[in-house]
Amino acid sequence: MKAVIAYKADQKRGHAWRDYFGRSDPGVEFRVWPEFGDPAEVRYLAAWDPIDNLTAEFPKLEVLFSTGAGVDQFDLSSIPDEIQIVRLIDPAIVEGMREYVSFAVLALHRNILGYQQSQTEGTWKPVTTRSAADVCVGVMGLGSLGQAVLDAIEPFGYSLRAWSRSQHEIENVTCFSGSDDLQTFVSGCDILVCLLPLTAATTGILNRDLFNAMPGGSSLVNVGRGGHLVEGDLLSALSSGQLSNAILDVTSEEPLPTDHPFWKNPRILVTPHIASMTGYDTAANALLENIRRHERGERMVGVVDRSLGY
Ligand code: NDP
Ligand code: OXD
Repeated sequence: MKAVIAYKADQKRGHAWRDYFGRSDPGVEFRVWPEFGDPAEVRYLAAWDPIDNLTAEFPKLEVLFSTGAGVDQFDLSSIPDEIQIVRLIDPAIVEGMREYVSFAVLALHRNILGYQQSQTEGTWKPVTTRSAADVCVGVMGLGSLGQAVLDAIEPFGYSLRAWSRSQHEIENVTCFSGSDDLQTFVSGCDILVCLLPLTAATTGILNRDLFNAMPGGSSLVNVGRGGHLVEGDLLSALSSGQLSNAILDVTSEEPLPTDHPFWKNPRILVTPHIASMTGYDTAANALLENIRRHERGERMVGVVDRSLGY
């Protein structure tokens, strides 16, 4: 049976991926929405947003690929078990995240948000810099992205911690796992980076209890999903001084509404979900390699465990 993949996400990227597939493997037919042809021929679907009536629309669907690293946009329980769900592990996403989190950690360590505020006031207010060795950066989530950002910031000499569901061992990183260890983990973090997937277990995890367990004056970087953060709790923690700053690439509502209090808060830097972006050839190649694996009867990279939600 021929391998037909339908694509429904960013059109420009779709056309580039179609060209890539055409050049690399004419045996796989890549169709870009709305020109899906006969939907009964479609065995693979790459999408960002959920698609209504998935199985009625594509009766022969075998694999649903997310065009991003996350799959929280899909209601996993509504997708029949026989359809595999696969997230995207793309070198461009990893690279972008390494850059963004390095920037965010350095900006927080070197008080850049404070200097930005001083600039708006026209005041010259140097603050003593702590040595990187005295600053502990903690990363929540030790997946393809969490591990890559730890690697990227290690050369600066920060003390490093990480927290995940299962226990990991990583050289030069103190690893914690499970909900019992969460408070102990955050109690040592001067800068906390959230790189978790959004699941039932992680929704609202960045909340008042967690902030209160962190050292006074510590900072937050959220590059996971807006649903990880209880926004009101962050605003309270910033106004009490329990947290000093936050860099947020994701918010509960995107685009962030123009009247949202985050925009005008000098202790917050908001970016519009750009920490990393799905690439062109790199991502198309990752997708094609997975289709080839599936065609050979091998396990694909990034298959989602529905019981865990990621
Ligand atoms: P992975 O699936 O590779 O890794 C997930 C990590 O989170 C694993 O280490 C896992 O633990 C840990 N984890 C999951 N659930 C829990 C839990 N309940 N308690 C503790 N740890 C948990 O994901 P990626 O690294 O590829 O991506 C992470 C997320 O980053 C994506 O889901 C997406 O939301 C976000 N993202 C944001 C982007 C942006 O531009 N802002 C771009 C790309 C991704 P274990 O190791 O034990 O399995
Ligand atoms: C992703 C994202 O999940 O862009 O890839 O957030």
